[in-house]
Amino acid sequence: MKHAYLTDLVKSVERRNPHEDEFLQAVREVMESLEPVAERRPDLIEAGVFDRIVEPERAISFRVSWVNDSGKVEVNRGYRVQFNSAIGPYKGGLRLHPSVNLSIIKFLGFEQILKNSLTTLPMGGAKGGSDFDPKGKSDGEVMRFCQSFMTELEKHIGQFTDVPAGDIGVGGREIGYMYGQYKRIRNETAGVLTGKGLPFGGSLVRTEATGYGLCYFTREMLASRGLSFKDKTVVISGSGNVAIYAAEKAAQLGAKVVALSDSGGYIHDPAGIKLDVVKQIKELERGRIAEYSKRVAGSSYHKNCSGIWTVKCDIALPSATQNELDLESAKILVKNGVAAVAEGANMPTCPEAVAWFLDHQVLFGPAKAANAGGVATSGLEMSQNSLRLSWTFAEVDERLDEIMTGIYHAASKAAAEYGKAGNLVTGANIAGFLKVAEAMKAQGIAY
Ligand code: NDP
Ligand code: 2IT
Repeated sequence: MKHAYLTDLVKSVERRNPHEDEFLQAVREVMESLEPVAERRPDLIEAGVFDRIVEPERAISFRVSWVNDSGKVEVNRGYRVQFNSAIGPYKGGLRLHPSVNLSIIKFLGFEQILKNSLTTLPMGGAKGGSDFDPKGKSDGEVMRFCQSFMTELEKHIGQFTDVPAGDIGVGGREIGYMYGQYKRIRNETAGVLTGKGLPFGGSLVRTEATGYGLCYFTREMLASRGLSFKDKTVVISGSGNVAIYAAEKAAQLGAKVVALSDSGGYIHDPAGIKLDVVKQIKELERGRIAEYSKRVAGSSYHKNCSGIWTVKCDIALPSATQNELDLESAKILVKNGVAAVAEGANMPTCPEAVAWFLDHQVLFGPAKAANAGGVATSGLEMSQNSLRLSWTFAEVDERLDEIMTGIYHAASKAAAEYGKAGNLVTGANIAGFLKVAEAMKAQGIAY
């Protein structure tokens, strides 16, 4: 970083948020990208926009106690970080994973501000979750946890205030239990969560949206070099919601997806992954991806999930979790001739690995832009709830495609305008930031 003001700002964020590694990583990346904006827009510095955007408007931490199947009381920690409401109600997912802490929720909430701005829909940025581990829990335990979690969260959210959704460990089942509890307490059927079931206000395509959107974005990125998914080999990490539907769309666009993973290891199927088998294992049985190799002849399972990046591919879509693709893996991918990398997960690529891809002319789609399809479709769910209408699958899918195509072009244009042509990391950060910054400036500061 060269810009003196932003350098000092990052130092101050480091001082004030010690031990928040993921949050600091996200802030450093964004502020580095915003250097050309800080140079051209002293008015935004004067309005304190850079200083204000790195501080959450509100961060809530709360106790979630519940009773397990053996009758024992369990205690988890819940969070909701309401980061920025300049352009709309707080919006962002809830993550249930034992690794969840304030740093992870703050990094996700901070990124969400710019991502949501890129969708062009009126949504502010937030994130929440808990260190509850859904793995190995019964349906009843998950339900009691979700009810207890919502008993506190309910006080802080609302359709015009804050609209949570899913993320790691939170899918249709969890949203259903949370929505039921919200409705019981508040006696209202507002569209206060997205990712709801189709019979009670959910939107078609929300389940598929992040993965499909990731492929629409990647399709545009590839087209900028005259390339496409057709006959390409694709590797996708993870085997959850994002990975499964990225695999489905990549195959529909003519590619062959040959590897998927979970935190235990990865599967390799040179003939192309059979998605019906994956869906059966992951969505219906809630099983492990290792099971695939037992059911599909010719496929293999390998322990160590980061080994997935040694599988030769043209397109890599990291879609599991943060910092899952390091420099060493980036070097292997480049050596194996990867043409494009796009992030389905949030911040899956370590900073040194991002730099390696950019330095080696690999097309690189950053998370804020590439995985915005999930929250964009959440925005469309909110619109449908307000209209008391539901759109068809084709209508929502078409809007999603338009939004993702628009995000690619907005990021690409901003990168060129600010002297970083082809750098979509910089372009996405600038394009997302400018709208929020104008809104923050226009709304003034409370003295
Ligand atoms: P799921 O819970 O459906 O799936 C998560 C997948 O990632 C699982 O295969 C899981 O494996 C794997 N995973 C989780 N933690 C780790 C880890 N520490 N190391 C290796 N693998 C891991 O979540 P989603 O698919 O919804 O989310 C995946 C990513 O996409 C996250 O980064 C999320 O923030 C991001 N995202 C999600 C959106 C959505 O709409 N759902 C929207 C935009 C981004 P295991 O079962 O072994 O834990
Ligand atoms: O990271 C993300 O964008 C999400 N988990 C989706 C958030 C949402 O509100 O749909």
